[in-house]
Amino acid sequence: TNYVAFNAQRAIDYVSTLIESKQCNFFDSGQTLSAYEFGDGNLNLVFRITDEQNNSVILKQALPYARCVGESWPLTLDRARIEAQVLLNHGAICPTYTANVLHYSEIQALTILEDLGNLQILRTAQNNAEQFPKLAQHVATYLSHTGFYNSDFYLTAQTKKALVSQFTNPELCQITEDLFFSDPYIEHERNNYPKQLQNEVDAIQKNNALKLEIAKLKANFLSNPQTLLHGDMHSGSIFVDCNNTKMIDPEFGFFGPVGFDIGSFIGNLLLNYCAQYGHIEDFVARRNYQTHLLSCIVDTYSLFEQQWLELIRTKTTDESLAPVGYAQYFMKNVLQDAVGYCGAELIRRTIGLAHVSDIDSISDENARLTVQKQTLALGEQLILNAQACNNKEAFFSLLISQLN
Ligand code: SR1
Ligand code: MG
Repeated sequence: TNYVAFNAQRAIDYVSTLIESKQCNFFDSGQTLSAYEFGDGNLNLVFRITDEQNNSVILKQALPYARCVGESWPLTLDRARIEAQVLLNHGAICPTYTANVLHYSEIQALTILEDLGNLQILRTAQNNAEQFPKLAQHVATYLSHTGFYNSDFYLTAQTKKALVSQFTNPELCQITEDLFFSDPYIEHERNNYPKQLQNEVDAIQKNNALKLEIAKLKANFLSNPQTLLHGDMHSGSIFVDCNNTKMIDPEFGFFGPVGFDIGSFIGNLLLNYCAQYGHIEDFVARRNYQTHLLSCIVDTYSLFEQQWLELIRTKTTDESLAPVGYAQYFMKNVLQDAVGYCGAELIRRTIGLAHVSDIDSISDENARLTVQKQTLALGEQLILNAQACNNKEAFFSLLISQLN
């Protein structure tokens, strides 16, 4: 059979066939299944399929175009393969924090995943000012371990190059190259911001020092295959509850700079930090939540760096990458990259095509504009000062000075 975009009935028929032919055993055979589509992301169809005992799985299918724009934006179905294979790679290294793949079909461009519906999407929870004390530890462990074990410190050069080729993801990378690094810094029809921000946007688009740093960040994104990234580490790609954290949606995965994922993640915490001005009216309550977010950023980066250094010290397989000082040199560059990517995430989520609900859900227009001006100013300062961050304390001081 050829690829066909599913509706709920086709999703049921597909899963029934897998079960009855014993290719999968996540449901007992002979069950009546039900399904509904609930995808609200930018790109794909997402179905929940449930049996008579209320066991459920998620079926995610790529469409041959970007769902948020429509058929006028064609998009490769190969992103379903990339997503399934990144989940399998990261799941083998870090099963606790990676969504479990139950089945993958190349022809139908679909993945069947464990249902994480008992958890919440981090962005939704943070928009309700919920706290997750283990989030920093979990994200740091996921990023440091998947990062290290896919890097030159650990893999042989031959294996690494084979993986770089397996995870070449040109169309999805192009989306990031355009939306993250290009559009916000030029006049472009995909940009999306209110006219009240025109002065700020003009200033960004005329700021050559800023555009120079963005050029360096983009060149590094294009040409520095350090590790297998998740590629889209925003707060909508993370399921959480008090004790659990699960990464989903790595369809933008490819071999890129280590600082990109951690910078994107911290950028999303900062977007939520700024957005709380429009959500929590009480000053003390707002400060409390923002202090929690800032601690989460400090803890995530500190643990991430500590774990990377420990992995390099104890598990590096290539002696020639082990001279005294190289690990520190490597991690300083990761930090500087991360600070820059973090700033770029703040800017592109404010004036580019793809926004965040943290900000867009602020009902008061003036409050929303205040937040948007803050995320732009913070993003600019992070990008401009990234190279001056010689250690993580300098990054944290920079953040504190900009957020007060
Ligand atoms: C057209 S895709 C827009 C954005 O959604 C994804 O989750 C990525 O962040 C991308 O930039
Ligand atoms: Mg996604």
